[in-house]
Amino acid sequence: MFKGSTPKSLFALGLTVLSACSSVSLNGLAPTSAQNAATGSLTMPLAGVDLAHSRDILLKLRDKAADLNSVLPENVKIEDARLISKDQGIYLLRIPARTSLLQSMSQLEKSVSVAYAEPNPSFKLPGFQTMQTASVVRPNDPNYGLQWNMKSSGVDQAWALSTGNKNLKIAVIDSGVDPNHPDLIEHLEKFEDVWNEEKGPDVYRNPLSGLTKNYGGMDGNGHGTHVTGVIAAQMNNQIGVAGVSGEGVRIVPIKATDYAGNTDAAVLTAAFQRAIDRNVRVINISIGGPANKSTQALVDVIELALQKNISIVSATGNESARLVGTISPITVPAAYPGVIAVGAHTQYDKVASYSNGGPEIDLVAPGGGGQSATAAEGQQIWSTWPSYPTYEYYQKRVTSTYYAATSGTSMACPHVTGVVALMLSREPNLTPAQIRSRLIATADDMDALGFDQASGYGKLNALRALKWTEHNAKD
Ligand SMILES: [Ca+2]
Ligand SMILES: [Ca+2]
Repeated sequence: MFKGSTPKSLFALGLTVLSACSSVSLNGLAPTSAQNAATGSLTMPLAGVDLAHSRDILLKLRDKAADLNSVLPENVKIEDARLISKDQGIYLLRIPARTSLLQSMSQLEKSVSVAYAEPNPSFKLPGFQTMQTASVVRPNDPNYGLQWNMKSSGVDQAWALSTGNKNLKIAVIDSGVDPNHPDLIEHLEKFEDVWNEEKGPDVYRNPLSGLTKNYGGMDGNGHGTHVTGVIAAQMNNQIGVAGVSGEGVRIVPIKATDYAGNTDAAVLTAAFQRAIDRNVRVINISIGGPANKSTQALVDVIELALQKNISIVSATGNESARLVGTISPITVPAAYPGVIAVGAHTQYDKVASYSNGGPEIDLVAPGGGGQSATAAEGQQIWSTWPSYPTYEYYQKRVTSTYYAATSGTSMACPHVTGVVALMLSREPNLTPAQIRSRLIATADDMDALGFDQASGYGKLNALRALKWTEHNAKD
């Protein structure tokens, strides 16, 4: 099952870079000022929305209990309506083909029953860099020796205080998870395939071979399995790697992208609602849309989660190239208020070259090196990978199974999520605001003195975050 290999050879293998596919953008389709004027209160940019083809409208009713059909204006044609957040009264409406999206939204917003009507922009898993094959079987998490990240963030010391709580539930909103992975299976709750519910089957079709592969109820990408392993790979089971809260935590996998990592605001809104319904205490979302995608539906459902005492941890994105001075803004939802925004640092305690920054960043955690020729950024992050071939195998013959190393803010984010789980294991009454305050107050300063827009308040220090129980500073 596990192919033998040695750590020394792992890094000699060729590195396959998963291209950082840019999300759908509005190049050449930016709304004109006349269009903006026509949409009244709709002043948000429409990045990520294909105006010519999109038929999706996110609509919130002022009275969430109202009957949708009886309150919609008669002059707006609606082909389909789905309730995606019952707690917030948010619907995904589909208008007929060849109907103006902007005009429909404008008419909906004129109704006194409608709080807002907005488009449904696309989101994507941050592009990330894979990946070397690892598959070493030795007793007691044999690949633990490769996990520099656990030492760098003080997690190995924090384990003296807690290795988790078996009743604590964490939602991972991502590309799904390998439901049968031997290093994860003990920690997995019922799989939520929100992608399938909202979009239909996640079927990969290889254009050359004609092969089709249905990734329903599993992870067709690998990203979600990797992220989940950083949090919850089983410790001390004599296989693979160890997760940050790897002895006691329950993961609710919420599949919210297709195999290629694509999704949109409606699916993510439904995913957050599902996490709320499943009574999780923490949500990990290593998914981003550009900073200007201020989708109110997503803001609303995130606010609701925070009100329900659920901490939200999100990645800042990987679009920067700091070596050439390019720093991209923090993606959504990491940039939203109350969300813990996590950037990436390297093995050498530097902000990773790809890590996005800005005023909303809270802290950095191990994300691994960018592995570019000019950046001596050190090793990547080892974690779990699907035991079966992902779509990349069929596209590019990337052959990793069971374990892989990769880098990104997506990998940094679940380190913080795992530490939040350890904090809640010891102090179950902590609120999201207290947790965020504690994390930033106990981080180790790096980069420029004090808060800076590259590393936030500094580097995750898991031991201090767990120990400093007397600290209850406000934001
Ligand atoms: Ca293990
Ligand atoms: Ca600093």
